[in-house]
Amino acid sequence: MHVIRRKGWEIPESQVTPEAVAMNRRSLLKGVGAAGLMLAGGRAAMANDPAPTDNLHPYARNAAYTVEREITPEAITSRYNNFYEFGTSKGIWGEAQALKTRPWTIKIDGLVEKPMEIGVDDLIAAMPREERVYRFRCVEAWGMTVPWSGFGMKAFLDLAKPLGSAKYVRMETFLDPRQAPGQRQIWYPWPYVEAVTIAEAANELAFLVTGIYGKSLPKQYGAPIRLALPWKYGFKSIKSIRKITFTEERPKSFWEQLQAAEYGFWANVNPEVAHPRWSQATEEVLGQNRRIPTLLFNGYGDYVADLYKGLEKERLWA
Ligand SMILES: Nc1nc2c(c(=O)[nH]1)N[C@H]1C(S)=C(S)[C@@H](COP(=O)(O)O)O[C@H]1N2
Ligand SMILES: [Mo]
Repeated sequence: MHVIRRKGWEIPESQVTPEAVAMNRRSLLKGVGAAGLMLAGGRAAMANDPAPTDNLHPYARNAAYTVEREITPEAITSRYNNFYEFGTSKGIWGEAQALKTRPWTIKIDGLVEKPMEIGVDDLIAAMPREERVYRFRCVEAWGMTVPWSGFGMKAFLDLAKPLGSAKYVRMETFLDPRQAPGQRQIWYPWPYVEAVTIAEAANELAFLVTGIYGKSLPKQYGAPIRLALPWKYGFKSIKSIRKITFTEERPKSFWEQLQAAEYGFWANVNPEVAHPRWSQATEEVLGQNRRIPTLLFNGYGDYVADLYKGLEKERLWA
């Protein structure tokens, strides 16, 4: 009989249904060891679908965004992912290779001057590309530091041209249960949805990610394009974006639909506000087996604290 002992930071985002609990246990039992077998079983090794923008990498590093922390090695972050579309364990990198990332278009609609659909490579080619080293803090109390390649969401807004009436940016992940076995678990509200205010999207830190470690984004990180919001808990950083919609009303996110009491809209990192089921005071440094104190806004308060002036009555922290 296997006894799986989870570390504190391995508590899944949500165990809202008995099914979710059972599934999670099963995938943990399969565990990392099974990933190698799966490869032997014929699933393509970590090879991305070739893209015309692959050779634009590496993007030049923007020295304005560096951090005091050591970059987490690729060998660690590429084998420890959260991508519920492919299963609830952290070992889904093998399963995620089934995701077909080209051709890939992004639909831009809602309150914009002109709704459009754009090929991801056309978008990448048109944007001001750069690399940024960001901290990343998951709500499960682990953190990593990674060099993301991409472009500021502000540049994207300039292209999309939202109307003055738009207050929120709603982002949606692909929906294809044939590719993503997790999406056959009908008790989750697929597709994955996340949203930010226009002001948050326009903040210089909000970053659309198309690569990591100086190359195109491997599938398990949310290829071909995902978000990075380094001052918010990781679940806000939606992966594999297919649709971006500008709205007047605040959209409900995937996690908010599942468990609003635990995963709110704002989800800013705050060491002093505990998750209902665990403390947020410290975080596990991924791959280092040690904990460090968590920082307010994950250390990005100078950039973002002003966004929340006057919103003190809102539940800003979880
Ligand atoms: N579509 C989608 N996006 C997602 C998730 C997911 O399950 N599906 N998980 C979120 C969570 S909880 C985290 S911590 C990060 C993990 O990103 P990483 O695997 O690149 O570390 O992705 C976020 N974006
Ligand atoms: Mo997370």
